[in-house]
Amino acid sequence: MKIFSHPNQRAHTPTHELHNGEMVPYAEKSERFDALRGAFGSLIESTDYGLDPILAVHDADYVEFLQSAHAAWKEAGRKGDAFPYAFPVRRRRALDLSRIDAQLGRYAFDCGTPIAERTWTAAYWTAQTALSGMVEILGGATSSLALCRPPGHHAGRDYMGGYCYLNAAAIAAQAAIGHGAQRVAVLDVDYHHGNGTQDIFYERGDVLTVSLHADPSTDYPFYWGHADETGDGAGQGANLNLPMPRGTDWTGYQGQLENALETVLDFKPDLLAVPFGADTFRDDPISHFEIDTTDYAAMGSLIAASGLPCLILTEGGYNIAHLGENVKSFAGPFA
Ligand code: OKP
Ligand code: ZN
Repeated sequence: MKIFSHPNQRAHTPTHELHNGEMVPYAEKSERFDALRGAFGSLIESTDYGLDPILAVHDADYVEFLQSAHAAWKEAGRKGDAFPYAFPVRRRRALDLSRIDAQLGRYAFDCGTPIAERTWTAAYWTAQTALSGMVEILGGATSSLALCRPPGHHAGRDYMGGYCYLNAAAIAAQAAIGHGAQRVAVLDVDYHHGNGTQDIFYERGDVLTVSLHADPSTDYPFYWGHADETGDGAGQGANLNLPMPRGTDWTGYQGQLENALETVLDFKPDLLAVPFGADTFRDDPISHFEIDTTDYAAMGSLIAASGLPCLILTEGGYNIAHLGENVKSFAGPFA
C-alpha cells in the first residue's frame, strides 16, 4: 500500500484552544504528524494538484479567508493565533464584513479552531495528500493511505471547526466523481461525527456518507450526527449516522460497523474513502470509547473485506504515543 504525506503539513502550530472554559495546550499538535510518519517505513511525497480540486468543494471566499486571516489578524495588532468570538447566528443578517473578528465568526462554528501563521499551508498540503492517495486508487490500486493532518471532517463548504479547515475526504471524494466515478461512499470511523462531510454531500445521491461516532447528545459536535439525519432531496437516504454511547468497546462497535458496511455495499459504490480517527482509542485524552490497538486490525479487516478500492485518510487521534501503532494496526489488513 502506498502512503502519502507532505512535510508542510507540519507547519500548522496553534498553541492553545478553548476547552471546557479554559485555554489549554492545543491537542492537535504537529507532533501527531511526526508520529504518523514515524510509524511507516517508506513515504511518498504528495503531488501538488493545485487549488481547483479544493474549490470544487469549498467556496472561494472561504478559501481566501483561510489564506489571509492570520495576516489580517496581525494587521489588527493582535498577537498569537486568530480566534473567533462572535458568530452571526439566529436573525443576524448575512453581512459581508471585512473586520477580521467578523470574518472569523462568519467562517468558524467553534472557538477550538485557531488560525496560526501557516495554517493555510498545512491544510492545503493535507488536501494534496488526500488527492494523491485518491489518484492512486483511481489508477487501479486496491488501497492507499493518506496521512492527513490537520484533520478535515468537521469542515464544511464555507466553515471551519473541530481542528478542521479543509475537508480532505470530501475533496478526495469529489475528485473521484470528477474523474468518472459514478458513486463514492465515505465511511467515517473517527470518534466524532463527520459533520462537514455530511453537510457537503447532504443533498447528493452520488456520494453516500456514513459516520460511526459518539452520541452527539453528549459529545462534540452536538448539533449534527443524530440518527434522524438521513439526507435531503436527491440525497435522501444517502446519509447514515450511527451514534454510540460513551464507553463503547470493540464488541459494541463491531455490530454497528457491520450495519454500516451493509449500507455501503447496498449503495454499490465504485470506491470507498475512510476517514479514520484513532481517537476511539481507550487511552485517548479527549474521547471516551474503549477500542484497543489490536481491535483496529479487526476494524480494518472488516472494511477491507468489503472488497472495495479504499482510500484511508487519517483524522483524529490525540494519544500521540499510540497514534502511529493504532493507524498501522488499522491499515495493516488492507492489501
Ligand atoms: C476533531 B476530530 C476540545 C474541545 C472540543 C473538538 C474536538 C475536535 C475533534 N479541546 N474540540 O474529529 O478528531
Ligand atoms: Zn475526532
